[in-house]
Amino acid sequence: MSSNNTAYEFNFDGLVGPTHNYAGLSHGNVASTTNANLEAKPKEAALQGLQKMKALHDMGLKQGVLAPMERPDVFTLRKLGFTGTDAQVIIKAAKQAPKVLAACSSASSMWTANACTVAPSSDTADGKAHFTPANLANKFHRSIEHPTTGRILQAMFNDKNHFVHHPALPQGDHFGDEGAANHTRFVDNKNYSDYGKKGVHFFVYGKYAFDASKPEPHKFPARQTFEASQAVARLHKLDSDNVVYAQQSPNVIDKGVFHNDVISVGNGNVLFAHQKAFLNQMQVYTDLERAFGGEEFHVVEVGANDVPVADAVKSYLFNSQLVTLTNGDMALICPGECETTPSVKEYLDWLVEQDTPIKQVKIYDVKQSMQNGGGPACLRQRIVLNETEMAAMNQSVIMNDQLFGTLNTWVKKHYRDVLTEDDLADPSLLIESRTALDELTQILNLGSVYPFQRV
Ligand code: SUG
Repeated sequence: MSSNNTAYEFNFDGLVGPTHNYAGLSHGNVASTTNANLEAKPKEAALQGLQKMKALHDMGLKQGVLAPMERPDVFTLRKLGFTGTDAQVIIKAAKQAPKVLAACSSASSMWTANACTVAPSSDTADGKAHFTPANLANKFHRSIEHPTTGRILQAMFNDKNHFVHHPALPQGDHFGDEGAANHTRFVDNKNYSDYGKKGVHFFVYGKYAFDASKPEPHKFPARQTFEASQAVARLHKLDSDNVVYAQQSPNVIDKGVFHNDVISVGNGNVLFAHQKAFLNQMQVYTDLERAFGGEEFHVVEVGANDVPVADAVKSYLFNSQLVTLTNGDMALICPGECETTPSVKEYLDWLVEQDTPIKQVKIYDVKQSMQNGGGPACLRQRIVLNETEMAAMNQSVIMNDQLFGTLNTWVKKHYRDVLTEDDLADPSLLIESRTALDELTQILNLGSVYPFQRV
């Protein structure tokens, strides 16, 4: 039975792009720097991602797909002074600036938790769903994602009666915004179709941009600023009583927690967090409970004695997806590394025996993504939609058995088995990638979202 509050939380997973490789581009992301120059397996990576999407779809949850970027990005290389035909641009960049070519070739848009921040229509002053692509200002290879991300989101949610699309925040460190990786929406939900009440928006930032007296990390960058989080809350017309801000502990950023979703995850009325996640952690819990307004709110805190921060970073325990299943129980969708990290395995075995809302743990292999610092939760963007909005959106991006089959065939047809950083110098990779993406825009009914389709 539908009620006025019927709304579902979709997971829109990033389809891994054909240039997936390990280039060591993300200072502060331990896996990215450790695995630089590893041989990557683009086909396997994309198929692993599709398996996870299909598994959530098979659980009866709402699942969608977000298309990847056009890479290598010769348009950006041209802005950097490389000239000639597309092939010449790539060959010159490979010779003169191989790291710049690698940055312009990254498949990093697969981590769609960083694609944007979304506010559902139940929470906004104008009753529309709001989207702001993340500027990803802290990393050059990611800062070039937002224009295409914005076009893809508009092609998916293109009805102006329901959806509002903002441009990314201004570039530069002051308004560094990493999207939903640093944002969680809590809502008093009883089951998986009950996301439509007014929710609490939890924005986590790494530093203040306009106040140097405040604490910040020293070894690794804080990618998200308080001022960026505030700007997104303003743009989305959120009620300030329903917004909570918290600062990440600078110490954990310096241990490799480059996004909040590496140290905490929330869903419904549950926050699952490491004991060392936030500055003034007890105050954060109090603020969340207050904003939740007297409804039952659960904090499941993992102690540093049970799981040291280093093990949380290695296993990506908190980069699990916390989902409400069709029977109302919650499950953690964990990466395989949680099983092979002894402290985490022991903790999870213990957790499911306890009286908390988290009743199940399910393990998925997303190792190709994990080796670049992206777990199950990095690979998905959560978007809450009511039934009217579901009917108004682009239906071709919603996962079903047929789309799963089509995308598997598409990946197997177009993707390479292996890719190294040296292979990025091969201009035929651009042709392969564009051929694949041209077909994909037809499968997903996106229109001409890619720069090569718009010249
Ligand atoms: O931005 N890795 C990504 C991983 C993003 C993970 N997302 C979330 N935690 N939500 C990043 O650091 C590595 C690319 C390379 O080194 O080849 C990279 O971009």
